[in-house]
Amino acid sequence: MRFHKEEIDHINRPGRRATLGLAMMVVLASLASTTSPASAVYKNGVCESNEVCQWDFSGQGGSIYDNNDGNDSNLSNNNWVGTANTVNDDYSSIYNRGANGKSMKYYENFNYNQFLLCLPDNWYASSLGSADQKISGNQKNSGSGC
Ligand SMILES: [Ca+2]
Ligand SMILES: [Ca+2]
Ligand SMILES: [Ca+2]
Repeated sequence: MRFHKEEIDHINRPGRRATLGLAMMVVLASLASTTSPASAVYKNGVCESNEVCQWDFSGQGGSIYDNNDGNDSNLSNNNWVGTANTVNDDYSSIYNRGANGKSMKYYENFNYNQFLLCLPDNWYASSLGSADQKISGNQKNSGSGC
C-alpha cells in the first residue's frame, strides 16, 4: 500500500511541474504578444501609424522627424533623424498619423505661443504656405476638430 502511494506521488509530481511549466509559458507568451505587435519605431526615418511626422521640404522631401511627442513646446532641442540639425523653424510638410482622432496644433513660437495651423488626425499637409519654416512647437488637441 505504502509503495503504491509513493508511486502515485512520483507520477503526480512531474505532472504538477508540467502544468506549472505550461502556465508560465502562457504568461510569457501573453507578455510577448502585448509587447511585440508591429508598432511604430520613433525616429527611424519612416513615417508609421501612431506617429506625427514632419519633413524638411514640401511633399515629404528631405530630412524627416518621425515621433509621437504630441506635446512639445520647444522644438529647438529636436533634430532631424540622423542629423545634428534642429527641426525648429524648419518644417515644410507634416503628417498627423498618430494622434488617435485628435488634431494637432502647431505654433510659431515656443510655449504654444502664436498659433499657426491645425491638422486633423490622419491628415497630411504637403506644403505649409505662410507657416512654412516657422513652426517652433506642436500640441495634441483635446478634441478631433480644428
Ligand atoms: Ca517611425
Ligand atoms: Ca522639444
Ligand atoms: Ca518659429
